[in-house]
Amino acid sequence: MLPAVHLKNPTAEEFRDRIIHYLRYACGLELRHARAADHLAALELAVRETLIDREILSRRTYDEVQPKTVHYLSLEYLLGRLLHNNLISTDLLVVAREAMQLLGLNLDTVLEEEPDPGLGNGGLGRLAACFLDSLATLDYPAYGYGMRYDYGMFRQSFEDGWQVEHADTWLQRGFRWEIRRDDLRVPVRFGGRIDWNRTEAGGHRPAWADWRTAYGVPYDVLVAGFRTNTVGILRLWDAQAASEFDFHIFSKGNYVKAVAGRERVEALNRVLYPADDVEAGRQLRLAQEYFLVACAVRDVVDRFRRRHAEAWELFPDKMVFQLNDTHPALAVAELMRFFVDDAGVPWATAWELTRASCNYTNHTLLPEALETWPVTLMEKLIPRHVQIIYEINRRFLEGVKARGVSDPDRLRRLSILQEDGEKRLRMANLAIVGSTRVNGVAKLHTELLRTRVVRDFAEIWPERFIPITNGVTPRRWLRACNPRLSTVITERIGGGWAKDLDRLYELSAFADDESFQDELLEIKRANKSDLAVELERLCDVALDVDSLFDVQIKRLHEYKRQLLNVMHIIMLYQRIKADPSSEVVPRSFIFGAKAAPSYHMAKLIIRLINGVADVVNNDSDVDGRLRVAFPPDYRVSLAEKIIPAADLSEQISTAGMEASGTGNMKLALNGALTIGTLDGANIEIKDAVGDDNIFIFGLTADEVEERLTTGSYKPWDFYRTDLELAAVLDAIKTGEFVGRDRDAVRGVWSSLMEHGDRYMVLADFRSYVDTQDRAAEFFKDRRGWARAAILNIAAMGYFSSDRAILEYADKIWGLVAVAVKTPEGS
Ligand code: 26Q
Repeated sequence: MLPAVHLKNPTAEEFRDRIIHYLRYACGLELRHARAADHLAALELAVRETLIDREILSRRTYDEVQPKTVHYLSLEYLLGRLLHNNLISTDLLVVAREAMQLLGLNLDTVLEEEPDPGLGNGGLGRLAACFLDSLATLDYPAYGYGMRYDYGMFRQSFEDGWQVEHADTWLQRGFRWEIRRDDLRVPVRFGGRIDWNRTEAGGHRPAWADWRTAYGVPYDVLVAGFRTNTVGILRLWDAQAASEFDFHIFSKGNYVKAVAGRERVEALNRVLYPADDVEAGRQLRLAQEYFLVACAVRDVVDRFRRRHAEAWELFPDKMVFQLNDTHPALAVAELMRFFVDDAGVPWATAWELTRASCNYTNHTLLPEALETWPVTLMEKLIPRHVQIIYEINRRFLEGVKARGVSDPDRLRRLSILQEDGEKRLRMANLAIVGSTRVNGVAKLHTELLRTRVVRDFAEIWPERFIPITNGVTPRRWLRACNPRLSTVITERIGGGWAKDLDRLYELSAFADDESFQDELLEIKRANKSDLAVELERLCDVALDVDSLFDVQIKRLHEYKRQLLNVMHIIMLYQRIKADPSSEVVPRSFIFGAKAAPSYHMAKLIIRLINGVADVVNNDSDVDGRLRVAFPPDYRVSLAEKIIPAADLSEQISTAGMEASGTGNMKLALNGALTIGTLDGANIEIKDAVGDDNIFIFGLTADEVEERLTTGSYKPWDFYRTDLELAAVLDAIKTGEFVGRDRDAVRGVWSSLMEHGDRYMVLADFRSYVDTQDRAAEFFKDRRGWARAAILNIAAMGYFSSDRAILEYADKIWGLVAVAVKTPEGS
């Protein structure tokens, strides 16, 4: 008998009793002794019960239907807090609020207790989390595979304006959303050497010998779909040394050394690499990438075998992989190793099966950010895979030559093996060769991939490259984070939008409705007021809620040009200093950004922003008309507070460098207007909202490319012809804002004036500043601004991650939604 599954939600009283039950039997406490952390724990367990019931139904359905299933492979998942979203997905929000009230507790206070699991760096990791939400909501059978890092994204503080990193101990107070699955533990081989065995036919067959074993132990995080019984699984792997690990050392009596040896294996999932570029390409990172891939492939193959035995020809019809950038590209080699070495499938068939089941999403345009690994490093860790990749490459290049490509330069560029200097393997080339589809994350990005970054591949396989523009989940990024706006939207157009975001288009009918405009302005003001309270607490700045909230929240990277933003602030400051009585539209600049710990220039820019904040916020001539707030430790839970309060969204990357951006979508969805370049998804946002409802400035991607490749760009020309720009640059050079750190921060000036200004900050400065002036002027027309904001919200339907996932399912995965069956009589 299967256990009875209740799908009917409990009443507030029943739910209260569930909470009391968990307080008692999980925390060992009576209510009167419980503290905030215990309230959180008990509430989480009470919600988890509902998730588990639905998960069991989902697994039962899939065991019966045996549907095609997608496996999203990603080194990062930037989940953010889960309780609030799980309450919304399960429709338990109201019940939980009442139950907490019955206990004399406040739900919102408890929600703020939850730590924010940050197992990712930025956009790529957050995209993976949005995709899991959409997959479950749309009833697609899906698994996410990732790493259970002990330490996620570092916590950031500022000391004298400088970024300081601290360990993120997110697991310390326990993480109740995961379920450890010891029954699904898998072995992972690494190290050793290759033996050449004679075959009966007299040839040589390579065999991997003397490898050691580590184990992967999965922890499942349940991902509830919104208003559906489907629950997806995010399977995060933990590395465990084998109990017999280094047994020979044991047997020689060196117990301490043997135990110490275990640490090396178990360090595998110790920490998330905080770079969002590849510079930090270290041995441990390669081991992490391999470990994830080996665990995931084994898990999928085991499940396939349970359902379809050795019918490998069915594999691509049942199992499909999506590689989130090249980080899990070794999946191609690991699948080949499995088919050829373990399953005894001939190479050519194995290759067909592998390529038919793998697809790769590219997230970058910066050539220096493409991942490559030294062959010598790889040979030490996974000698057999290196050999397999060489063979994949040999056959690939043979095939290309057979198709008439003979230009040696072209062949060199196509090769997976980079041979000039130290031999390295190019993971993007491996991923492209081993995939059915390669997708870019916005239209422009895909076009630039085809014509610049991987042009040689697009010429031989044009059909392989397709665009799928990113999206964001409206459950977290509107319904959960902005309840006020959600409520008025639902009042006007009904609640269907949360599952069908195109419905927002119906709001366009209210763009000129003054009562709706006023409602929107009131909501924005209330959200700004909430944020002001929070920012006062976080960074001790008082913001004027009637000022324009100008927001740039994203990783600190030169190409994202936080520097351009701060130069605009300096210019406004200088205008006020030159004439304190001049009219300025009051503005509050809000930054959120972490710099990779080894990214020197990014850290200098953080120091500069903090310096400018210090001066501007404390100058009596400014008189509160300009304020700069840079709260430390930007993360998902802080984004959820900033985004609903934003008036202006800064999306100002150098054109051609931001693959897509997703913060741009979240901000517009919450009624912020965008000031941006024609880059990434900004272009598609402009097309959706119309030219009058967005502030576009700056060079196009083609103009940037032309100036950079011809060497015609001369930063000094701009210095000489623009007085306001020159004054800003002089102030940066002399260290006006950074006190005794002037010499250190001078590097920022040098990057612009002595090292060629690679990101064309000077070229876009005038156009940016003039566009900012226009935005400020427009902000004074409150109704006009509200109208534009409504039209932005109304046009964001396309940027739902549901639309993106439907496109992946249709154009790449060939996936069919499966309704989860409820037991009879429920
Ligand atoms: C690679 C090797 C070693 C160490 C770290 C890394 C690494 C880690 C993270 C490289 C890149 C990343 C993250 C990249 C990223 O977040 N890209 C962003 O992806 C978003 C989703 O598609 C886009 O919207 C952004 O434009 C893109 O910058």
